[in-house]
Amino acid sequence: MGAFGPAMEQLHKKNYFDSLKVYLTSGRPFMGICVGMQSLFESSDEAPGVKGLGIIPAKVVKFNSKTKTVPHMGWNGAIERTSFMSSNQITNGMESQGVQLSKSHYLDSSQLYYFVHSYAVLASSPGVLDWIHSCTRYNDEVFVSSICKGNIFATQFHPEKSGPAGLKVLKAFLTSNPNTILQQTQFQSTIQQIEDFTLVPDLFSKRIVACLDVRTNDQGDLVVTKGDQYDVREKGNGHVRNLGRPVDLARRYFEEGADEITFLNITSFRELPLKDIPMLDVLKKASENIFVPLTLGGGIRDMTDPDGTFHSALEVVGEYFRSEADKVSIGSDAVYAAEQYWRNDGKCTKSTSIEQISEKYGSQAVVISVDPRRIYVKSPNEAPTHHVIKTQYPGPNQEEYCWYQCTVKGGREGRDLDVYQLVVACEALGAGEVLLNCMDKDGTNSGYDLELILDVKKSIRIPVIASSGAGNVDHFTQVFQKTGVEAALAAGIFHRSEVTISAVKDRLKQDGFRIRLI
Ligand code: 1PR
Repeated sequence: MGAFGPAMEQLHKKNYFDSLKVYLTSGRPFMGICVGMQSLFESSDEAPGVKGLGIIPAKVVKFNSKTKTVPHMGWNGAIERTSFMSSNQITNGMESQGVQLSKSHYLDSSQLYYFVHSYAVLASSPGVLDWIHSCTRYNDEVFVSSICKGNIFATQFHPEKSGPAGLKVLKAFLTSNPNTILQQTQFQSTIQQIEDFTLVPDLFSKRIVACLDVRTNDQGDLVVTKGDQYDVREKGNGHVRNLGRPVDLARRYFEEGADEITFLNITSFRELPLKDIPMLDVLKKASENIFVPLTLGGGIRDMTDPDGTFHSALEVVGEYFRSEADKVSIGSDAVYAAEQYWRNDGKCTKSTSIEQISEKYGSQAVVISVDPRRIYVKSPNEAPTHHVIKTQYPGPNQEEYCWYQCTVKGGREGRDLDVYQLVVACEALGAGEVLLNCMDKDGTNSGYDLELILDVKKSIRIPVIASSGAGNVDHFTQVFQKTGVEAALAAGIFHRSEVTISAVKDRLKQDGFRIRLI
């Protein structure tokens, strides 16, 4: 996990680079995942001038973000080479070589796997053809999603985060007989002229994300809670709502088919040193049994332990990544970073947590959590420095316009920054995804704020997760249809078992969306 440059740097620093090259050519089994696959190539556009292991004579390039959202983040197919050759070519190949054509036991073309990357090796790259094991289409581009030759197998996707289908890939590798792979490779190299990449279908799917707001309750237990409009205390007795234990609930959502799970730590744990923050334990325990991506938000910023030890935001996320978080989500600190960016005339300074984390771990690991609320105005002139939209849902005094104010500290403090300014700045600083909440809609079950979501979606190229307000299955169809977001998140309806994740997915499937079913 990580960006190409720092990954290669670590291999050199730890003296693995040369030993790894010797190992790779020794014939002993090797499996690489994500940047572990990319490092086998000569170089990557992600780190100009940095050399890869150079086992495969091809280059890793950036996806074309003019035609689609980048990073490529989510579930997609991995179509084995045998599936994108026309049948008479296959027959010819078989007849001329007398080789048994069989699908490998590694991948299953009917399953989807989890990808998260901005760089890839295009299937048409010279030099990679001999190595292609499977390809994946992302809109207009077909890239290599796994390679296999001799003792070497590697995937661009994350099998360890791809649910049961991914675990099968890992198991197949661990129990495989290297000779079987070799045979397949000999066959592959005899048919290298006949691939037709246009036959690779686009199976990129919409994601359903389950979100768990976690905090300590009045008894000091760590619980999943949920409020409306960010108030998590029960009316009347004022107790923090307790909807279950974080790891148990997350496990339930994994089993029900959630494509991703987000934990938002909404207690600051200011009195604890970094290493003792309970969310680290939650992540470690969750990842033992949950094999989809985990995002951790809340408290991603510079911090100081009670004994005065300072930790940069980069160190803080390092702890979370080592505890098995796949992405981190930044709320308040992203607002401050965006304010700094605009004060600096829209220039990057490399000083913000977003820049530092995305440089080290890759932008795909950095999510921005946005907590906006509507500010109604009678006309755009009332808010000349803000991005104002005309709304179909007028304000309390029949105002027909509004802008979305960014907040910090869990919605407790409003800032003079609008959501448009926030997301544009954060994308420029290197964020890889936006988790778009809406305080007015949170916990209301009245549907997503489609006006907000559409406006944000149009303003940036990185993926957007719609959040806040889901109340029934129709709301998911609506948000995907009307805004084109890549993912939709819900909390309350799942926690209260009002709607199941599989019901949402069945409905989306019926409505014609590509979706991962388990
Ligand atoms: O500022 O970087 O420490 O991050 C704090 C994080 O904690 C932010 O991501 C912020 O959204 C979150 N947060 C802080 N206070 C609350 C609160 O509720 N009092 N939760 C809070 C935000 C909103 C969503 C919710 C959706 C869907 N929760 O995550 O899950 O609105 O809800 P619904 O489907 O029930 O409508 P920092």
